[in-house]
Amino acid sequence: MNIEMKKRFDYKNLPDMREIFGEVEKIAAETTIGTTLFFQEHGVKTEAEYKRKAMAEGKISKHSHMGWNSWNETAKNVAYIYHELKKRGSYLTRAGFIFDWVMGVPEEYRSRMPAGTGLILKTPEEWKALGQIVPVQPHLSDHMIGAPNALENARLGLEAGVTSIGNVSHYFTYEYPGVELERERTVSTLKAFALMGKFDGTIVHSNLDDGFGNQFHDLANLTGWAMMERYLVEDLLGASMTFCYGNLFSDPMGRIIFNMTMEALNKKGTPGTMIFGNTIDYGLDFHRNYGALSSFSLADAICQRHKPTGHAVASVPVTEASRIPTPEEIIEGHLCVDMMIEKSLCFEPFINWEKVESEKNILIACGRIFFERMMNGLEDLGVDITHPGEIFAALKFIGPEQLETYFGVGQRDKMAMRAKVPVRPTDMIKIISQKREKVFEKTPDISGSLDGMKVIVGSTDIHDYGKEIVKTIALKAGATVFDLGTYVTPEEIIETVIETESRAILISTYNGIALSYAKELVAGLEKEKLDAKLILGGLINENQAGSSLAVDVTDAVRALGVNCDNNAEAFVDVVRDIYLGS
Ligand code: B12
Repeated sequence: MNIEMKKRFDYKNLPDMREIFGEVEKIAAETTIGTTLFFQEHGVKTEAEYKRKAMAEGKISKHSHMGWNSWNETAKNVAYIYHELKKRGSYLTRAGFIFDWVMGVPEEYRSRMPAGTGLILKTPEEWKALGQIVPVQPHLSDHMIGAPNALENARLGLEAGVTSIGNVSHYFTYEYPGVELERERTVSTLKAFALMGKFDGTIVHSNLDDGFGNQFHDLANLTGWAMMERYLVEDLLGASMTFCYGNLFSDPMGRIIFNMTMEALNKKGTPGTMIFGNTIDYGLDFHRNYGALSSFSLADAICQRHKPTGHAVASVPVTEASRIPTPEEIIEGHLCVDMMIEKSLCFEPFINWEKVESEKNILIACGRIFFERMMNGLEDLGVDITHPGEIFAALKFIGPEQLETYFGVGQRDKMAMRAKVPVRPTDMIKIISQKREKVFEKTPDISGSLDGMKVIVGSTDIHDYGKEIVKTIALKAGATVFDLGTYVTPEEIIETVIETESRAILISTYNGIALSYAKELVAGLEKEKLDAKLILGGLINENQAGSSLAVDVTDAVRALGVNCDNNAEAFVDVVRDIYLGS
């Protein structure tokens, strides 16, 4: 096994856990969980206490994310949504506040990061106001725990009466450009979870789709990954956690099976936070989006009827893919979800729950294998598997692709993505496999056409499905492939070109930086006098000064001599031309 670790600090130098727990003890003694309007209205001390009562009464919670960038607008809109829903016979139980990324780093580092446009809380009073707008319970996740400012965020959140805070998964994937505090981030995150563990009824939240989860191809491995996060947060740090998922779960029955699987691993019976809406089916046709909203919320409600786990059903406005929603659009979504919650009662008794159970058992059995293999692998690499900080860091340095490739379950197959056929592919992998098969159908004769030719593949950001498709096509065509993974920098590519003498660079990009990235890479190749060509695919767009949405930059990228036909069926010929000349 040739595991490569992208080390960002020496995890063997982390403080002893006794020292960390000792410090947390002191902080906990000075921390008090605040009281929100929601707690007052329901006569509870934590959201978990409310959820347990609601579950016993068969009441399903409802969730919305709120993403306005000024406090005044946020407070005004939350109050309006609450009152308007009440007037129309509906309700909102909880709200997730979307913060600016600078909230993820300590105050003194904030000026080093490009100014964001999200909500920023500056004083303990502003934090406390979160739960004092109306009786809607606040939930914190983006840029909270898992970020470098984890401990401070957790403390302020608890003091404000927020008792569900995340996000375990963000430790692995959210980055803060210009602020390299990886060791501090790890220590702060450990302390924040340990602090949560000191208060009964607090819930550590992890949205799997926001972390490594979105990069696994197999739901069985995702299950094993959830076991790993739970081992870290519950067994080693003493907190109570639950999982959230949903953005990438399109199949309604798949959502139910996965929720039942996560619940089977919930040894402490901690109530769930919420299930996110399926946004992969959301596009620009709002009428179709109502279908997506109805199908996922109906499934989530049926699941809560059958086995209440406390997870709130989320409403995602149908305009999600095009703009920040208006309060009216949020309200409309909730009214639609209400109808689904009502009708879920009719469906629940007729679902084949035995089949759901057997699918759940497959995920658990295979997930356990992935978990055990990861633990053994970490031990082989010299990681202390009783120190949560060492494990957090080592897993991050290894990355999801290597974890799945080396430790994942599934039958081996050289031509499969990650060289294994998933036991239960994720919905995105099902979609991608169909796209890939279409390409193969249209290019029946590619086998051997790139024999002896070397190509580099990678993606500029987290989106790596395009890269995976391109990689398997290149492999089928016989190329030698150097896969640099995600978040690949132009410098890494140039180093690899020098090292491997590859002449074709296949990069997938989706994060609105296509032109700047291509310019930097092309300039670097010229500077080093390297005879290699860039082929760029994905979303060739970029934010331009004065526009809020990224605009297409294909022509400008093409003018740099880059191929951006963005065509998975045709790039093999382009690579041949690079090597053999047209
Ligand atoms: C899946 C997805 C995610 C997943 C990614 C998981 C993963 N492991 O890849 C997750 C949930 C993590 C994600 C996160 C984000 N995402 Co996203 N995501 C998508 C989604 C739904 C699908 C993209 C995809 O992978 N498609 C599958 C590919 C295989 O299909 P394709 O794009 O058609 O590719 C074909 C061709 O383009 C070509 N091709 C692709 N690459 C290459 C390369 C070469 C060399 C060649 C020749 C051809 C080629 O071949 C393919 C096959 O035909 C899109 C929306 C959409 N419906 O497209 C948004 C989208 C790409 N995401 C977007 C955004 C903004 C984000 C976030 C920043 C959102 C947020 N605020 O949280 C975060 C990123 C956070 C971070 N940490 O960086 C935006 C991008 C906006 C833009 N640039 O204009 C989109 C368009 C959504 C939207 N409408 O706003 N996302």
